[in-house]
Amino acid sequence: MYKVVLLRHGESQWNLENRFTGWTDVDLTEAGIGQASGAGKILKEQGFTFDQAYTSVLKRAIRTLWLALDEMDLMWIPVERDWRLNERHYGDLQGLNKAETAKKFGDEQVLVWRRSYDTPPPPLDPGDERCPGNDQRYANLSAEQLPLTECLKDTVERVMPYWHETIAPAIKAGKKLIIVAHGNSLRALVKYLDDVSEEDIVGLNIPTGVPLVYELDENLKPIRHEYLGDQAAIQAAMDAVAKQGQAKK
Ligand code: DG2
Repeated sequence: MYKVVLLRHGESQWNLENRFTGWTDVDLTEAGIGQASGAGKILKEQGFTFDQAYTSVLKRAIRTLWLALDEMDLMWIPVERDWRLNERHYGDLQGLNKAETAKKFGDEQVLVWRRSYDTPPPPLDPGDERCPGNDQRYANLSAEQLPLTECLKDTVERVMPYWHETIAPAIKAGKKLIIVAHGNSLRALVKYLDDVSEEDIVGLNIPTGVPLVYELDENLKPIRHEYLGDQAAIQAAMDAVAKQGQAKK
């Protein structure tokens, strides 16, 4: 039996401001820093240790990983950063307030943009300065790999090759891994691991800064999974994520 730990980064500045973030590289808030350290603390208390870490190329995830590893005295372990673990690209919605967007377009439309499997948000204009092609960190990506928007299906299509080619072989080699990523890149992974249907994935919300432990069998099929921490508080945090896309009453 194998174990792998998934962790959504701690609260970011745009999580706090309730803005669509996607590939925008925003940092953690003070609360997010506390969540990241708290994640490391509970992992340490529960006897977890890691040989290798994977994260995105976005600082909210990278810093969360640093803080959790620091808490565990594991800052020395190898870390691989890869754009395939980035958050889903939120297209032209990036920067907009989620509740205000719901007020303008309706809760239903925002739910489709946030949670439907195959309907992407409106794309960035190719001339928009926010296009990832303008960012040096993506200089090695081909034109087809650079998104102007993504639905969850698109995210699954870039996350899963990384899982199969890089992460799964490391797990099978016996390495103990932590993956620090984002709400939707982790939803993509959970959809695959638990074989969640396109309908049911709409209701799956991942809270910030809470370790999610998967126990996997020899074929890397999940046996069970659990969030570490106070289960009522975790449920409340998941419900709060779901409500972020609703217009304020
Ligand atoms: C959030 C997720 O990404 O937002 O891009 O706004 O995990 O990097 O904070 P993260 C964003 P929702 O899909 O939950 O609205």
